[in-house]
Amino acid sequence: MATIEAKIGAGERLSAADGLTLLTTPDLLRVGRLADEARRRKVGDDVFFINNRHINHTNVCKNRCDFCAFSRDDGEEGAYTMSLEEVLDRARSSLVESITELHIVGGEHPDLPYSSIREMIAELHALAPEVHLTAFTASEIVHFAGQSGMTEEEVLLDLKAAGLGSLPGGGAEVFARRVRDQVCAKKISGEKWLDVHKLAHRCGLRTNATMLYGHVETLEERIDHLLRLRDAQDETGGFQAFIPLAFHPRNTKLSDLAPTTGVDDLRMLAVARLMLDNFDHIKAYWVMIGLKLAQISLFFGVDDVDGTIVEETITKAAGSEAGQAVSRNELVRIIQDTGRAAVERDTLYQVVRRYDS
Ligand code: V47
Repeated sequence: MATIEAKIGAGERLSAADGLTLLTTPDLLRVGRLADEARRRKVGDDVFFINNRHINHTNVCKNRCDFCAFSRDDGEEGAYTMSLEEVLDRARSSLVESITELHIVGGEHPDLPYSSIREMIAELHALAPEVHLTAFTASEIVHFAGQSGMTEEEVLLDLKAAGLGSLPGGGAEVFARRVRDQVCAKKISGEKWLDVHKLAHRCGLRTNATMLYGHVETLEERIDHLLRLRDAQDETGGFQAFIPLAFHPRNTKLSDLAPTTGVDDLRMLAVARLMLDNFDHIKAYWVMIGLKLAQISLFFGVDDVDGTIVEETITKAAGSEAGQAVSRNELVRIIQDTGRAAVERDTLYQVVRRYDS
């Protein structure tokens, strides 16, 4: 740890071995303090949140990943696909709350034509051009390319022309082939996920990155994931935020696994801040770790607590008890209680409103 502290002090990059030390040292608070300092140097004392809504337009998915409690086969009990009108109704009902972002991801429906996906984006954009549409994982983009006969670049540019603003960070899971073979064998490879994000960056779309941790991956594989993201960010600079996603085992094929602990969650956020020295934002997704732990994580390298959300079905299906919605006032209150400034941002981290305590 002393060597790592010296390296950080000298502005040197941390190695894979350093990452493993940070993930295993019993001194969690020391890791947290280093991450807190790194956060202050990188982004200052503002804590960001966004007023957003999630729409998961279909849960029908050809991949059926072992960690996912949300997906269904077409025709199976519980399977759903929203009509365009349903999606637009949900968007309309959230506009009265003056949201700035719609976050749209869904299953990879084998029979939903790409034209209906494009139409959904175009209609949402026509309905509320001021609302940023962050939509579709890299895996969905590859799926749309397969369905439409277009290249992934053509799909990205076509969706951008229809109103797509950015890509969220989902679908990354853990990049290592060993892990993917075990838990999401049908999903695109880690290399492909990275390629699609770098392509999106070159098409002028910013993106986020995630890692689903706390299932079958080793600590070495977590660090490998972070280093591959750091390399990709060196190449393009197009990632905005990294969001570690804590695995929720209930109702999944991995339901015999124990959920992550608070120590693991805080440590993962702090280590991400220290290893991903070229990412500005480390986000605690409160839906997965709970609002109270998300608040404490603000002392462990985090500068963003995501958003108001309202309805999120992926984590709910896997047994999350964190709740589905939080008001703007509640987010401001938990942030201000840490002594930091609460800043409502838009998707691209432009300030919407600054709340003085
Ligand atoms: O891609 C699936 C993960 C992701 C489970 O970019 C699970 O700002 C835990 O990507 N337990 C969707 N996680 C969520 C996501 C996201 C969330 C918030 C913000 C952003 C952003 C992205 O959730 C999926 C998958 O990796 N997931 N099942 C589960 N049982």
